[in-house]
Amino acid sequence: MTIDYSLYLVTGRDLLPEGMTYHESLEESLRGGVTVVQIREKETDTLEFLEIARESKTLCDKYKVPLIINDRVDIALAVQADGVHLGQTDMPVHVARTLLPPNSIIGVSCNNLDHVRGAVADRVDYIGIGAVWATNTKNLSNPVMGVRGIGTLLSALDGTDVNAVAIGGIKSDNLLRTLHGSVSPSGHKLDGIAVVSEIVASRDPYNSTRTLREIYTDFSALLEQQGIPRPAPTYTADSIKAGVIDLMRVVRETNPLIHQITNVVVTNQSANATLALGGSPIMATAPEEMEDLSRILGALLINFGTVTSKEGMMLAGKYANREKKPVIFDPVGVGATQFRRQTAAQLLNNWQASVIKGNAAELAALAQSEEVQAKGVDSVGPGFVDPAKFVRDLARRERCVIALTGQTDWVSDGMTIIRLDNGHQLLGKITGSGCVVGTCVALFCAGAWAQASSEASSGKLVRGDMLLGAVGGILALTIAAEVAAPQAGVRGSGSFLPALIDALYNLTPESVLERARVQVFC
Ligand code: 3NM
Ligand code: MG
Repeated sequence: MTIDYSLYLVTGRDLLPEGMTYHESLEESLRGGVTVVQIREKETDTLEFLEIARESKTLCDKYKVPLIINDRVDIALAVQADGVHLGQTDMPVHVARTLLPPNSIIGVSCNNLDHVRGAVADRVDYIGIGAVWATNTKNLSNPVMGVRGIGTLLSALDGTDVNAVAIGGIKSDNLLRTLHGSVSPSGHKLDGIAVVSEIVASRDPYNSTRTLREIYTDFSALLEQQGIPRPAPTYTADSIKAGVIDLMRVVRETNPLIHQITNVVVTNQSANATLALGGSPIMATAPEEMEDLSRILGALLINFGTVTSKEGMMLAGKYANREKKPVIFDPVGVGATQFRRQTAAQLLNNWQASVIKGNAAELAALAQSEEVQAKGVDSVGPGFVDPAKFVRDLARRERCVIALTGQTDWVSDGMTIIRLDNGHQLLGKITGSGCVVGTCVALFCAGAWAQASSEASSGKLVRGDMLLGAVGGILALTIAAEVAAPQAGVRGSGSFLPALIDALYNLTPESVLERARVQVFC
């Protein structure tokens, strides 16, 4: 029997909202599109369990959805369920198999690599891996493993036909990240996700189910289109510099369209910087034009220094993802207000950023770290104790390139860590220099996109080398600042700004090679 594991409902009667019957909730979730149902009753007497299982069987049959019984092989036999789900302390798989009819589905809960290897040796049909996120639904005996942990366990399924679902704390607002993150380095992905409370505790289980389905379907389409990330190439400081110079050339030759949804403070500066480096700016914000733009843009920059069109930001990223175009996210001042924190979470749950760029306070807020404090949109204090580890870990968590800007800049894709030490103190005296870094990053990422053949990048979520793009953008602006500041006409921050645009316009490969201070850590 083949099962569609994509949206696996595990029941939990104690979580039903007041006034909602078990029957009603289950039927609504079946109508909404759950693809398999497991009856999980931990404290129920046999007679009551049997009645619940019978009722569930009738409903599942009506919707042609397979029914699995947790733990109790006898109940599964009594109601002719499609299979059983066994915990690590339940009946051993080989015993259950001798009792159940042939072709019964057997699934096992796995919390670590030994469990997975055991399940593979037992030739189970599927495993449930958890807990991916924290949950109140079950008392966990193992630590929460996060998406990276899921990915690690999935590696052990390579070459087998054992299916896998993730479980634990999966909600509509973390599902996209759960799916994107739960991929092994070898490219093994989940066959589905299992949820209890997101559906069972819902007052509207039909729509809760629909929402999960939609996110799952959107992601699967994206994954099919964009493939699965593969290990990154190895870099040296010299290869980075050579790569950046090459991207500079590509940008000037291809004149990419940089779509920027940015804030009112820096719009003009960002557009001028784009032109100076050889790109074409378009500063469009209307939701209605996002789909058309996604086809022609070279990169998308979303900067929410002033959140003017959330709807536009949502759609722009979604369409850019669909086109495999770079999405650069600059969550300006994200820690400053609850509204910004929520908006950032919503955006990141909606689309996958290729590069997230921010100062220490902004990235700390994104990572929910208390290490760095903010004053408005600026960060205060000495910064992270270990910025290299911070950017690497955040890159792993967000599965994209993280660029931490400041006096020293740190960039990581989760594997390689790059330290950059260019810049000039006058950059801190003009408004929006951080935002213009975002623009430059978008330009170089557009260059990387243009340079990569679609064939060579079929394994990536976005076409092109986004790590190099991020480094290139930062180097362009910080080196231009070094060139501009000592110019004769520069008397302060006011005259520095036009000199900076001039320096971007006149930036040469030689000055980049000569000045770039790049260190690579792996
Ligand atoms: N098993 P919710 S976590 C039943 O880690 C179960 O093996 C888990 O419920 C495991 O979707 C879990 O409400 C509870 O977080 C999942
Ligand atoms: Mg059990």
